[in-house]
Amino acid sequence: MMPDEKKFKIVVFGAFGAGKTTLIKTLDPQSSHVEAGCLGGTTTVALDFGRVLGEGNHIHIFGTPGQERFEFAREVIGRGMDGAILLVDATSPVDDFIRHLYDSLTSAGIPFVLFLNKCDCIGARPEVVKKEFSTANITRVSALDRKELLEALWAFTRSLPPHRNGQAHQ
Ligand SMILES: Nc1nc2c(ncn2[C@@H]2O[C@H](COP(=O)(O)OP(=O)(O)O)[C@@H](O)[C@H]2O)c(=O)[nH]1
Ligand SMILES: [Mg+2]
Repeated sequence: MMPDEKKFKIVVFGAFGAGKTTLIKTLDPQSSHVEAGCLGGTTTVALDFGRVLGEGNHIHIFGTPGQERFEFAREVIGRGMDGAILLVDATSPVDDFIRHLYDSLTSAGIPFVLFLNKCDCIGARPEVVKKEFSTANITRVSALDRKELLEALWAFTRSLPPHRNGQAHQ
């Protein structure tokens, strides 16, 4: 890492199927995707980690599990984050879980951007989601479109104070 490079920890939140793994894979084709099976159950908890370099920034990007009951895992992964991406599938209606994630980030004072995903899909209704979160910083994306994602990511990180070891949000 170059001495004048800025470092950021960014965590992606969103429901199961919103496109978190796809987004991290598109941003970093070498990203890691780990799935852990739950004892005695059929569910898997997925974790993603990738790195993105550019514009003098060094971004560490983490995905969180999208199932409601993994609140604790989200809390642990989110520790020390500089900013967050709330990824919302624009082809599905907004539900209570998405509202919960939105409210949690807002009340914790975490700077975040709402990415409206799957805008390349027929049936995407970004304007409907936008109405629900009229106060948020919102960008339309497709997790399959690297150029679009990078532009949105740089725009967001430009608005963030850089990460300082040991002094980030807890
Ligand atoms: N067309 C389209 N499909 C997407 C997009 N983002 C994710 N998907 C698809 O949606 C499904 C769920 O995505 P995934 O990344 O696994 O969601 P996660 O559960 O949030 O990690 C996969 O089949 C992806 O290929 C997108 O922007 N456009
Ligand atoms: Mg996933």
